[in-house]
Amino acid sequence: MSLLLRPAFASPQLHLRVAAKLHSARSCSTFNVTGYMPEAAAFPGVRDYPGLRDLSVQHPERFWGILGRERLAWITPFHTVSDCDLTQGRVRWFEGGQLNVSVNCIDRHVHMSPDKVALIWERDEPGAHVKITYRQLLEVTCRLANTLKRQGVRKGDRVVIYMPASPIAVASMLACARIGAVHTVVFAGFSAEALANRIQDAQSETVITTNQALRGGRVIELKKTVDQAVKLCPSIKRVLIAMRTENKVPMSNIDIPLEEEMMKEEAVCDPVAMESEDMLFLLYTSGSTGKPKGVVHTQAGYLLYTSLTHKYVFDYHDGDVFGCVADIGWITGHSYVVYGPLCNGGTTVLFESTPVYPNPGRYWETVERLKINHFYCAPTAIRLLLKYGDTWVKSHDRSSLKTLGTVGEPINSEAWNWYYKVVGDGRCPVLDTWWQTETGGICISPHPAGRDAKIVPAMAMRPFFGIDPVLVDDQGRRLEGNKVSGSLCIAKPWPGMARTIYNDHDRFVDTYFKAYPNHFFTGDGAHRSEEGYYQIIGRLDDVINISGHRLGTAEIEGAVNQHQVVAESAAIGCAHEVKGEGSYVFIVLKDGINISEDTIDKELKDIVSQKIAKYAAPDHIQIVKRLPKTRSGKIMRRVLRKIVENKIDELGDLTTLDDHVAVEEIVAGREKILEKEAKN
Ligand code: 7RM
Repeated sequence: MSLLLRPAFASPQLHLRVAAKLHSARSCSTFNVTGYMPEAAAFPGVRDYPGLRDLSVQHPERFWGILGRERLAWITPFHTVSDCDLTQGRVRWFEGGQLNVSVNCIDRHVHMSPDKVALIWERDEPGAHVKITYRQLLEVTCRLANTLKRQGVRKGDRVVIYMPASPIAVASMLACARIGAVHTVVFAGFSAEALANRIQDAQSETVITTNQALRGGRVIELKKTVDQAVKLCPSIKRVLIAMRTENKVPMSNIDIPLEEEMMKEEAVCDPVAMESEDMLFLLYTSGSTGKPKGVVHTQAGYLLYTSLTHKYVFDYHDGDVFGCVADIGWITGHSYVVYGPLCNGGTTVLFESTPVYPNPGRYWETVERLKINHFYCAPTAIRLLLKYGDTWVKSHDRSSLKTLGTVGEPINSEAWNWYYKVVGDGRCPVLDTWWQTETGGICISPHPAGRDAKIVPAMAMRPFFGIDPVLVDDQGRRLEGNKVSGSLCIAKPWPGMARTIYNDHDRFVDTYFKAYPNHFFTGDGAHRSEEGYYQIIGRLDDVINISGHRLGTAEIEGAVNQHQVVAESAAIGCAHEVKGEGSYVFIVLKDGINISEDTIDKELKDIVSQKIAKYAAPDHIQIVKRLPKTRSGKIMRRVLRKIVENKIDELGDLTTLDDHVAVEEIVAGREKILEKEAKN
């Protein structure tokens, strides 16, 4: 047990004292920092949130150095807190240090309280949850780690995990961390081709999946999708299959029954000592090109940042049940279902179902039955549920709830108010948290100032510790003062930020560090209010956000263009009442093609589902004769966007357009579609 250098947490007595102080605090300027953040005892003279925040930004080495030492269990202590040069996209934290993430997330809690519940698996079948203690999680993780090793998986190898939320999926992630393999979880809603692209980019030899999946009562043939993907991927040497249902599926010579193999292995597995900057995982996310990028996160900095944000944004206390309903295939699942809560020794919910199965009360019935204290979901789910009325909420006891959070997309005030008043009974703070796959954890959200700090509805508001947001204009000039809007950049590195794009560091530098030198460019626009609070406006690039999931319009176009009748296309984001955004695709047919609108509509939806995922299927398709282009041949997306929004009087400067007739035709076509929609 030499790895467990010391418990990373303050004593229970201190916790009680901290809680007492938090509840008696009146405003953000009166709480005692050392009570709020026990580690802050090491910062003499700092008295309140603004003081702590200033210190975190002005002396990041001191701030993160102390937190890194206090909150993580190290095998070898680090010698350098940070070594970063944003102009080169160079980000390195806690060098010299060695640790194992699975030890931080499991072993040290087994040491303190083995029978504490680590995971509550809220299965698709309503009412059938399963609890897994820290001791059990360690055993499953070790058996799985030993299985991976026996099958030939080595330190640094990439392992693709294609499975829905379940204890074995979490154990797969942690087993990779234990042996130093790099996991890349692919959302189980992605198609075979999308999965294959990710396997190829990651040059992975191993896939872990399940025989089938269950979602909203329906059976999904997950293994079949993996079989199709593997056919396109000669690099794959082994597919490990866990049994989610009783049904047998055809097995080939590279398929390995996971549970059977695990039973043959020992329930202990020595963790590998990892360098702070070794890769922990890759996660693919969409950008403005057709090719998703493998965002790389490393060990210590990521873990520290997720655990710190989990604790201070949600005010997580020991014993609380944390319910983040995101799928593990997204960054929110990585940071706030798995790594943040487990690093903090918390109890975390794995939600496998949907918000409307078996009825729209599912979330709140789950809150009641599991006594969830913190609930974290996407605004799209709230917009969907509020349409079904208050009864589905009010018929369940939600008195366990303490904080409510949202993430993934802007939240409108109607949804925010319903969440606050109906779900939270006006009792729980609602936290609009802004962050990205690339930021690793929450960067802007109301709470770091403590429980009693003011919250402005539907606003992310305050930067987290160490986050230094700046707004810049198109010329790259920093906007000073308040009541300004611009591109949101972050001026200083923080431990949770991405380190590179897998196999493409140049793209990393170009995408995030070129637009505004020496700053991390987020791709989002934001407004700084009169009071100095941040409000996120949304993407400034060609990325759309469908139900909180990022998708590049170029990816949609890439899929649509593969249809044999399509000559070219342009996909534009459009407002959608529930999904937040959907897509509107203009297509030009090849010469001489005659096809009905209904046929092409269905076939293009199918092709996008097949090439990417069902959620990516376009909402509207309009056939046009030509796309509006500049004389140099660039599609004028700005013009198409205005046409989609039906803001014809705002088409703006069309002098660079090569053909005016194109625009008039498209406008006429759009009007016809609007008329048709109004009738339906
Ligand atoms: C965590 C996550 C990131 C993009 C980001 C934004 C948008 C996320 C908010 C938000 C407004 C929010 N990672 N976004 N949170 N927009 N308010 N609170 O979603 O990589 O998948 O997406 O999502 O545009 O750039 S992500």
